Amino acid sequence: MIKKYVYGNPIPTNAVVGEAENGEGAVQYLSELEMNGKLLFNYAMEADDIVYGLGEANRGLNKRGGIYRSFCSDEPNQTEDRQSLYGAHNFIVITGMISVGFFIDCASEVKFDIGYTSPNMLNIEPSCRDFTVYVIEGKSAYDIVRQFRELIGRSYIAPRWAFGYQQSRWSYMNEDEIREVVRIHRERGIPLDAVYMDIDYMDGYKDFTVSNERFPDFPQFVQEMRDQGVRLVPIIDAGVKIEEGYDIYEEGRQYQLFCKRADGSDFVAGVWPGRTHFPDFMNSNARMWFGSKYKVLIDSGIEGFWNDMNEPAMFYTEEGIAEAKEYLENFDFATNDPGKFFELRERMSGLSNRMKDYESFYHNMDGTIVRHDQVHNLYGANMTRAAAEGFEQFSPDKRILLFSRSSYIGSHRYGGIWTGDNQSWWSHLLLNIKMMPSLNMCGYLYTGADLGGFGCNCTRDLLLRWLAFGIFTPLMRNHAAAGTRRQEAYAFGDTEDFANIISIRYSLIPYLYSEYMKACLNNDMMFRPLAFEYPADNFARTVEDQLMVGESIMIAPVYEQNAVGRYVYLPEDMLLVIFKSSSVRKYQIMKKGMHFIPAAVNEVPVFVRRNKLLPLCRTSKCTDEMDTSMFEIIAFTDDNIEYLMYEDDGISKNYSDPDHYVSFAIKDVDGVLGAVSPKTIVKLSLF
Ligand code: MIG
Repeated sequence: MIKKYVYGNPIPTNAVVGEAENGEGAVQYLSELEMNGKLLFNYAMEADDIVYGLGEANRGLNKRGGIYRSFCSDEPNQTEDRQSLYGAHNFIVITGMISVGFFIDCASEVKFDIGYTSPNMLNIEPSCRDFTVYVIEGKSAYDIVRQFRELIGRSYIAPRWAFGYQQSRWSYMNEDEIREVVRIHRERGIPLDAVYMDIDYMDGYKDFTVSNERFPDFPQFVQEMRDQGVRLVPIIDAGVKIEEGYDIYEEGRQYQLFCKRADGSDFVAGVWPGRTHFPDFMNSNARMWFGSKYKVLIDSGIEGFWNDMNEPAMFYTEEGIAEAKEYLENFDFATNDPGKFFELRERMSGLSNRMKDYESFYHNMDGTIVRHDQVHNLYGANMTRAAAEGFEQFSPDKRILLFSRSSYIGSHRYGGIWTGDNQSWWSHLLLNIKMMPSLNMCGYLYTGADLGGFGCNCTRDLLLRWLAFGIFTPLMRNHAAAGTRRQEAYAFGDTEDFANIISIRYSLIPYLYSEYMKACLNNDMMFRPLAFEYPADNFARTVEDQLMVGESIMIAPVYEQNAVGRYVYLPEDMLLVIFKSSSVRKYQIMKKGMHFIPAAVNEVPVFVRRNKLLPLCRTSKCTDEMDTSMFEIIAFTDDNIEYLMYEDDGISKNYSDPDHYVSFAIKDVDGVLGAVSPKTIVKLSLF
């Protein structure tokens, strides 16, 4: 049951596509009060209520004890106290004696104080008075999430090749560097499906250009890579370089498609290309125009994109620099007050992403002029929408990979997201684990983090452990910042362990893709907290570092350096499968309860649930070479069971064809349990 309560005159966010009843009177469950001209909502939590949600946010799966600010931010320093990351996902579920969900659909900033100021008080503070509150009642947190997912509509569906292993770095500078990356992966038997092109592939950081010097015959090079089973995925930044004669700049200016200052001039922000204009993604013409530009790259053979810097991130504005200059000119360098020096430091480091700059430009929302800060959280989401609607025009039958850095709920229908600039820290591996279910709750299914960490120097063991988790995330991409230690799978000397771990992914793809597709098509979650599967188990409720992945397995990644394994809680008897590679495995039936599970740095433990089965195909070097005619089955059952695997060509869009379901079954044939399937079963490991 979903009710909606409309406050003021909300700016349309495009988040909700489903039906909700109009709520009468005061919003249910929340107490509303007015403070300093703002509306606040309070909810008194029971001591053991869990609060889930908020998608791409810091801290745990249970959000209690923290304060969060939904305000899309370019925040590469994701320490535990950071309140804002790149996305704004205002959905929470409180669950305990009762379960209730809230979605605060608001185009501007919203704060969630979840027991930070006062341990049992949840406080929601929208920054404006125009928003809609959706209240969702249900029998459990999981039920509420599914209702919410239905309300916000089906998630974006990625092509299957995007489930392959992908290698990225800021930046592979030219054709030869990319060739080298591909060559080494192939030589060392490390599977690979895509290489990313970061900003340096462009000509002067100009969107939709390719440097002729670095990529003299781009379409030919794209084909050369395709012939080796590798797709190239270029980045697109939000800012458009100001440069006479550059067609995108000229058109945007001529047709009034850029964000404007109060005086009507085009707003200017400094980003990678130097001075840029921001396309007005809040305007439908601008969206159509920008979206159509991706065609140039598609025509060169490109099949996927990542949209960056769309919070939008700003390094500086001329106004900011002028203020800083004035401040410096008036600064008393003879002062003996350390406070003044701290202020000086703040002023200089605060030139980027200034609130004041976000308050100084305007959008033309198809006739209505809106100041940016009022729709800040929708900007990146509408860049995703622009691209997706473009693809719909010129690639109506073929899926294009698309994911974005900034997002607002609603954009999950148009593309995936990656979680932005994390660091090569063990704590960020754990954050990645905890974030996955929260992202799924908010509709983001094609998602993942920079494996190995973006900033800082990665180590061999961190990358191995991170990959051992990353083999389960739909987006499995190793990415690192410029200036950091190399962290390709071959960068740490021996490559066998890396090749083995990545090869496990390739034998899991049919299962993972199937679970992903079913989650998309049924508004379900692929990554679930244990509590969603075992609601009556009070201990399972508290587990945050183990996840259910699809219907058949549970994972318990190791996320501590020098650990030789870890404690794992089994909410029921399970079959432990320790993968050393795609084909080398050890099996052990484990009883419900807590166990120490040894797992060396080159081993991946997977837990198969009772009366479930896991289909595995033979590993391959890329998805193009995946053979899904033959399967091995691991099953933990003494009874008849069935697994319905979703399988399609991975590229076309006729998702609802019933022929896409393949049944794997364990059946009693003349008193003996055996495997039955239209596929060839090469091996059955039955426990
Ligand atoms: O200011 O394009 O999050 O993945 O490598 C940094 C360079 C801009 C931020 C992205 C990151 C990308 C980087 N970009």
